[in-house]
Amino acid sequence: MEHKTVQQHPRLGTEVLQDCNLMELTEQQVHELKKSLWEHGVVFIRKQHLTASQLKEFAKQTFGDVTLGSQPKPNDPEIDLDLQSSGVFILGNPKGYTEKIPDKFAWQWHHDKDHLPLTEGLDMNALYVVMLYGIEIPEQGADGQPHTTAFLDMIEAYNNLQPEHQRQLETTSMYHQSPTSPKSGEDVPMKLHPIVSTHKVTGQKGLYLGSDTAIPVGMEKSPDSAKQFWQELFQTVLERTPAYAHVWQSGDIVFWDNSQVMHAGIPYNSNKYKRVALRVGVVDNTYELQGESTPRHVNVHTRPTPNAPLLSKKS
Ligand SMILES: O=C(O)CCC(=O)C(=O)O
Ligand SMILES: [Fe+2]
Repeated sequence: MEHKTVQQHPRLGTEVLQDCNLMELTEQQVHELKKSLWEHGVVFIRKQHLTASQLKEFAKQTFGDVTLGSQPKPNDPEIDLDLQSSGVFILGNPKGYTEKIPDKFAWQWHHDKDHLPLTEGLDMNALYVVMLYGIEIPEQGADGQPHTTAFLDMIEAYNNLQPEHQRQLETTSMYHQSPTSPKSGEDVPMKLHPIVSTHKVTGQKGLYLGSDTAIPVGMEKSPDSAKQFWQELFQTVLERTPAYAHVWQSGDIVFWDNSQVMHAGIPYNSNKYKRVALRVGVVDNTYELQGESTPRHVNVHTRPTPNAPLLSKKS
């Protein structure tokens, strides 16, 4: 889908904590970081030097540890130990140039949703923060432009819709699938979530679209209509809402507020360039929610595998 991309955006992509070391932030600086994150949706800090374990420790201490529980894996002897820690995902081609195309799953627009459909009681509109730490950056993307990750402001996307369209979407919910493929014969966990969601801290309305495997209520048995609904809505969003492209510098850590920001990775030539980036996703369970002491309950539904549309693996 064609769309406009900008490198300066009125809300997304603000640099924070200039000349700070993430490992040595004061309470006040952590508070500022979070405040900027909720306000700006995407913020970044530059010139960091961290190991994977340090990044994870920072994530835990700052936000909580709701989604860090992935199974420990044995270390890969071909990858620098400093890049490895359970719960920290390595993006790119850390073993060097390769014919294999890395991270294709991330090229489509999506909200990350690791664990969320599976975690009982956890709303997909939770204060889910993703940190992406760029260690080695390809000189350019496949398009010959600087290497970027693209972001869409879903508050702006909501505001750019016609009032009538907004009202119509306010009464619609979609089922979202876990990004993890079920084993054969297993039910596909689905989570029902309103398309228009209200931010837990700022109270702003935004669109929550998940990814193109989402199914509007009433279209459970017609995957083609569901796909068409999603594509048309997303096309309208892209036509009206410019994407912010974060141009990577080595040492950047980009944080995004996954509840009201969508993102897409940009392909690069892994035969010619190396990319190493570390990614940690975590729900902020330390932030004081205004007027809400417990997470809102969102139903978990399951459907048998045979009816499920093809799962595209997105996180
Ligand atoms: O590769 C990127 O820039 C984005 C990665 C991504 O979407 C993810 O890991 O969830
Ligand atoms: Fe992602």
